[in-house]
Amino acid sequence: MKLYMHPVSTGTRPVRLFIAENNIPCEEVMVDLMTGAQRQEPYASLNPSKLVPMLDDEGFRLTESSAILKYLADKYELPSYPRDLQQRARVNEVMDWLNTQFYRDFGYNLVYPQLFPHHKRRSKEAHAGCIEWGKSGARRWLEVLDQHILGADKAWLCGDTLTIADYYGSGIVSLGELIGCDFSDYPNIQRWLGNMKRLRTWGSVNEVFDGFAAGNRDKEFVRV
Ligand SMILES: N[C@@H](CCC(=O)N[C@@H](CS)C(=O)NCC(=O)O)C(=O)O
Repeated sequence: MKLYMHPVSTGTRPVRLFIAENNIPCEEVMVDLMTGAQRQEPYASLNPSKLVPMLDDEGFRLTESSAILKYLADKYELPSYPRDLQQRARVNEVMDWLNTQFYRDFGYNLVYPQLFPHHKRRSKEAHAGCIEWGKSGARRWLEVLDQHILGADKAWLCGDTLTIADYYGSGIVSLGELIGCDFSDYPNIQRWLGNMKRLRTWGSVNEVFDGFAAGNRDKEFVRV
């Protein structure tokens, strides 16, 4: 099995963490997003979306980090993707919520436009408007995550056990660290992210990402 990946990518980090935590045998193939390798051969033909991550399990190619996590958890029969109908539905619900409501505003409207030239809007006014829109949307969803999905007692997003929703969500939420978000207004999110960061392999999996975040430390960003 091979994982085509980049260590800073938001979609890649949860998959790498899941593989590392569960000791899943998997070869990593680096697709260097910094040099545009995702748009060049041989990767471009393997994945027409030209994005990472992509899993290749003996010729079965699978994209979408959420789908990859579900596939791996099922393949290795791991409890982090429960078999119980309602527990599984809850995990799916939280993952879909993270991928649509939360990621759209937080990632695509707030964080990415401030970091990556190809996410910049065409005029100054449109760019500032996008970031303001992203900030207000992100604050709305962070409040839902903090107060309702997590609440005061929960260690994990779907209850008292770690699920693939936690892996998935931790990649998207920690993305805020690239623009200096510390989530101090959201104590339940801070507690949950702290639990994720105490996983055995978090530090090694996120080493390159942490270096990127440290390099941005003195820059000015609009934050939540
Ligand atoms: N929905 C996809 C998103 C994949 C994605 O956007 N990957 C980014 C890195 S996080 C990428 O490959 N970007 C390269 C590019 O935009 O050219 C997933 O969750 O796997």
